[in-house]
Amino acid sequence: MLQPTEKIWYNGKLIPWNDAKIHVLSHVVSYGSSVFEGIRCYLTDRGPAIFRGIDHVRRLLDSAKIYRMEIPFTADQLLSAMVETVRGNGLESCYIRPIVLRGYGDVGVLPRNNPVETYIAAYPWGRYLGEEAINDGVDVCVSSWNRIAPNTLPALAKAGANYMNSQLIRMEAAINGYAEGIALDEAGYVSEGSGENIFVIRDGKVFTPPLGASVLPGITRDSIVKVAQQLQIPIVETIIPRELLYIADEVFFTGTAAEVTPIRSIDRIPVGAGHRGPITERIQSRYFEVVHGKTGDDFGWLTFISSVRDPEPVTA
Ligand code: PPE
Repeated sequence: MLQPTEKIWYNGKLIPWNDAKIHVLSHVVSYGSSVFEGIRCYLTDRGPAIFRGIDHVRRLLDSAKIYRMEIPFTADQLLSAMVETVRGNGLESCYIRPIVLRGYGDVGVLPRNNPVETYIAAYPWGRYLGEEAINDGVDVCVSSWNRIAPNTLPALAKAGANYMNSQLIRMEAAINGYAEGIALDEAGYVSEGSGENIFVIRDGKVFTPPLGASVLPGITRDSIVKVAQQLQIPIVETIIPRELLYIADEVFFTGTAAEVTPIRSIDRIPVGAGHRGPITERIQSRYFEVVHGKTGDDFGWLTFISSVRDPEPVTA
């Protein structure tokens, strides 16, 4: 269950959690017109730090641009707003959820007079696929639902509407006793999980589907590519046929929420030895070191809450 915190940032200032409400006839409710982000803030030796905040802000602005939504804040303002939200709630490690939506105004699909509203919430959020998932791995299926097809809903945008597809995948998996579903793209190649990117390992090489396979351009996906390169583990973006999943040595999911989650079986076929494999473990443990600031932030991915000053108060 969601753990409420005190304040939510709304269009430039912090408001009480319970006041962050919208009207049921807001455009977003009928038409799914929102773009959003999910970011983690981790506790490090130098206090809480937002992981890859500016990269998430950039993707938020990209998502909004695709949907012709004008966000009246700069990237720097949005990053400071995330810091303000974490600080204003006295949080250490937490999940940050910016949401930009089309609000109340016109009825009908064409959003002519619907304000674009920006919210940022922050709250504690534990392991996405269960406490044991990180070490033990999860049992997943290939979904009977495909991922959104090219030129239908844009997969590079992290838009609320895309998650209707994710819900179908995730609910079907849950009903059949799986932790998650892997969706194939329109052509039948491996795409991603309902809320995670996927990596497949065979013979010491790591593969992940390219952006053209209807995947979200995951920030964790990008982090893993860079971490693997640093560890000198060969990694390539390429289309992946479904059956490679069944004969892989190792498979894992990545995502802000899922972090690096090993997959131990797919459609009841054990992946490799049926538990987390050695390459996954190396990448995963380096990832956790990086997000917790144990590697000296050599990629410059951490925004330390304590090193950002509060914005100057706006005077009329
Ligand atoms: N694919 C999808 C469809 C997706 O939703 C996510 C994030 C990813 C890939 C990984 O992207 P990134 O977080 O930038 O590495 N899914 C979010 C959780 C969705 C949910 O609210 O549930 C997340 O991990 O924050």
